Amino acid sequence: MGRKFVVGGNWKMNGDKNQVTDIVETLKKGPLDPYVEVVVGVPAIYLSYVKSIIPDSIGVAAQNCWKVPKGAFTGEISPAMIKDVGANWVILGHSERRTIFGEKDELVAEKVAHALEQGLKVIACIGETLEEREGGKTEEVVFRQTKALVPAIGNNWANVVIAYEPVWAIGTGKTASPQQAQDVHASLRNWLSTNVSPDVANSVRIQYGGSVTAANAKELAACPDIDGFLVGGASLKPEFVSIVNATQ
Ligand code: G2H
Repeated sequence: MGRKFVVGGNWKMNGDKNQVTDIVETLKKGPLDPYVEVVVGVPAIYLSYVKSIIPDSIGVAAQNCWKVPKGAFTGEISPAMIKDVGANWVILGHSERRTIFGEKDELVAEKVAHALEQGLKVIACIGETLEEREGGKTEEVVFRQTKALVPAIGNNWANVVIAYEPVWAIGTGKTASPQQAQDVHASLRNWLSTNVSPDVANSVRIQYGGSVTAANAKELAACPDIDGFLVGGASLKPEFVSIVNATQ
């Protein structure tokens, strides 16, 4: 069976109640390709509200969570809480979490393990910095980040989407070329085949993220190993609908 295209909108720390209402209205109007899975990554404070107004066909994700169910962790939210308000996904290991908030591979893996245990689906983000790319370390970095996730995921790969987001392409307007993105996705799938299993390598969906827009989505979507997008800035705009429909 082919991999179902999956497009995530990562709203990051943007929007207010009016704006998130408008975005949901735009998504309801669509029309969205029914063969594409759509997930929106919502600021924690609006999860409950968005869940109450969005159609069930669109997944709702938190953008982060902590690694235990509850306790004295001021400011954090748990997968149990995310589920309690009806959301079913969480984005983990985004490069902004890694670079701004100092999250290391090990912590990201612990969060992934706990989120999966609690029954959430996970978009797990990986990607190299500009310095790493220019130093010829792209594969080394994305393989290392993925390797840390393998024991955390165990046999739960069906509930995981990997988002490859080269850090140099995030919010910068510099998109990886379709060839650059395809090359990393293909070598990651090859690594998964050797280090996890050929089945997982064939079935896991790998999104591309980093300055995806309606203007570049079609060409990226045509690459055989690109199974969707994680979209930041453009997910706040009506063009997100065209990005969802990029395989049409
Ligand atoms: C990468 C992406 C969404 P943008 O962070 O995860 O953001 O599309 O704004 O580069």
